[in-house]
Amino acid sequence: MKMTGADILTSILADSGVSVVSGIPGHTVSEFALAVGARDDLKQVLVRHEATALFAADAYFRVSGRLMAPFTHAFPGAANGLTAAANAYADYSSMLWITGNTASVGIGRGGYQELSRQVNDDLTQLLRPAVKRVWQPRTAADLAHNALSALREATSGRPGPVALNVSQEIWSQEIEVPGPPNVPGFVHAARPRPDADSVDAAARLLARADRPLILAGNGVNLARARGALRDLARTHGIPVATTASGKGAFPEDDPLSVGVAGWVGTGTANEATRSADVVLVLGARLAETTASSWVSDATFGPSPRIIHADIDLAGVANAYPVEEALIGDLRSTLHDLDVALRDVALPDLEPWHAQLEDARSRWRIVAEASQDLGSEGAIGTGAVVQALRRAYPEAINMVNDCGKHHKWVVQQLEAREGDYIVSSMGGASMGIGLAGAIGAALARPEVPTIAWLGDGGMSMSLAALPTVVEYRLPIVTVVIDDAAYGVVHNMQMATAGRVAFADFDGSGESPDYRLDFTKVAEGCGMPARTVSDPAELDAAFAWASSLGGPALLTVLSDMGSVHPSGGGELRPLAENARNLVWREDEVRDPALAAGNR
Ligand SMILES: Cc1ncc(C[n+]2csc(CCOP(=O)(O)OP(=O)(O)O)c2C)c(N)n1
Ligand SMILES: [Mg+2]
Repeated sequence: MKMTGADILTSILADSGVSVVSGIPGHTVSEFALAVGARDDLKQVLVRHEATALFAADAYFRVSGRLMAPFTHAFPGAANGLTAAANAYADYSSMLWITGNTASVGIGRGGYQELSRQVNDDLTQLLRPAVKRVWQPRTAADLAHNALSALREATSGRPGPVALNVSQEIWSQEIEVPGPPNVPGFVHAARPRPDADSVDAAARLLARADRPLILAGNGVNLARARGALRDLARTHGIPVATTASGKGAFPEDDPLSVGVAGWVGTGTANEATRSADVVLVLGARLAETTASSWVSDATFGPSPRIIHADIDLAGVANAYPVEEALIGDLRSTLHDLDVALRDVALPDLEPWHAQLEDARSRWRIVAEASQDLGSEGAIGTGAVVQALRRAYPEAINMVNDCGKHHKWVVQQLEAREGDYIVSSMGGASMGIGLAGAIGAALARPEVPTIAWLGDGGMSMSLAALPTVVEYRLPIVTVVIDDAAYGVVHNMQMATAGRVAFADFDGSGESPDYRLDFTKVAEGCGMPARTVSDPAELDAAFAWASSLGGPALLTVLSDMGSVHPSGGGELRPLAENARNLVWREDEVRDPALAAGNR
């Protein structure tokens, strides 16, 4: 049979289970777009800015574990997607990104829209640091081989976005082949088990701990290991904290949950991470935001004892020394640990549970005191978060943008079973909130999706609004509007006592300027309301959720609304991390050390 490059790639996409393709064509990728359009097993989502497609693909993967395929045209289109790709890479999310490239004959010769300034085909160079791997097929046959490799790479080990940079002529190049590409023969998912001796040693360490704690990162979500985590924690009574991006990996209404640890964490979780005598870290890097800039006695004590489980050794012992490393798929790791722990008797954890219950009651008072309704035109964000959960008590997808509005969700929204709460903490790029919600809604349309943004992030995302309406996605967008890059405003006031480039007031020339998101949304065909009276919050959410389809709420918000401290910190200039790589002369606890092999 004969197949063109475009047939080859679309056939591989469909056979590998990719079902959504989204992007913006130009001449370098138009034949691919037409081939997608000719199939009814690939859903087409036409966006109005490339970043929308790539942010959507990122969130799509996080909530479903499946790959979406965004595509872009030549370097102007690809460059529009770069931020979102790099952002996904920073958080170990994944996608199969297809970039159309100038035809090979034009590369280095001034082909239309080519980029060859430093070396021929700089587009490939441009993509490199934003993705796990980029391929440049030279022929249609190469395209088949490279696409199969790319699919393997995208989800193996620590996931990451992969790119196929395809020269225009390949789409129409026709080759004679015996049959369609052999996807099942070439695309395999590996679920390696951790070393059995390490599992036993980890179980012994846990069994000797009086205050064991699990710290679950987003790796638990990516490994689809939430069920295994619930089983392990509940069977052995081990309390669970999560990182900000791991929020939702363990239900926060479970008595064993202490909430999110770290910079924007809860008082309970930070007390738990500080006081634990062994922390089982699952799929988390212990990066700066989780570890409070590695400042001693904020999130972790001076020398935390860590069992670190990750799919990749590169994710382990980046910041803190580790007593036992469990390298393997987290689902298998949790299962093996569960079995190993059944053979060793855990000490009585009652005093530890009681200590955490006490911390929980203290934290509850702090959190509730921060949930003030605010006043007309200056609504408290903590109250909005509580109203949101009242309106959506059941499972939701939620995609957060970046700013102070987001921190309230991380700290105070109670994540429940079945929620997917997407927080980008590695790249923390603004622009993911609404575009990511599109991906989440495409991946899990059966539950409502909330897009949670500030007015700054919403301004960056306006191009995504019509797409939500066109594809009738069940997304309720909430804009926390303080007429400023609020987190910048507050930071500058705290450090310099004045602001610059923070308030939307025309640098003082338009003190009353306010972008009307309700009118913008209505112009896109989306029902929208502005909430200025805090007493109307519940009614506004009820109205939005009753629509079932797209809706937007703009909440006129209090600039001074800042989440309370749970003991976490972010001190970017701190030297702390450098102090962690030296050995301590004295063994801290010989009894525990003896248990470690
Ligand atoms: C693409 C991008 N540009 C800049 C930043 C730095 N930054 C982080 S939060 C923020 C302000 C966010 O403002 P807004 O969306 O209104 O949220 P608020 O803090 O007011 O709640 C900025 C500029 C970023 N994270 N991402
Ligand atoms: Mg703002």
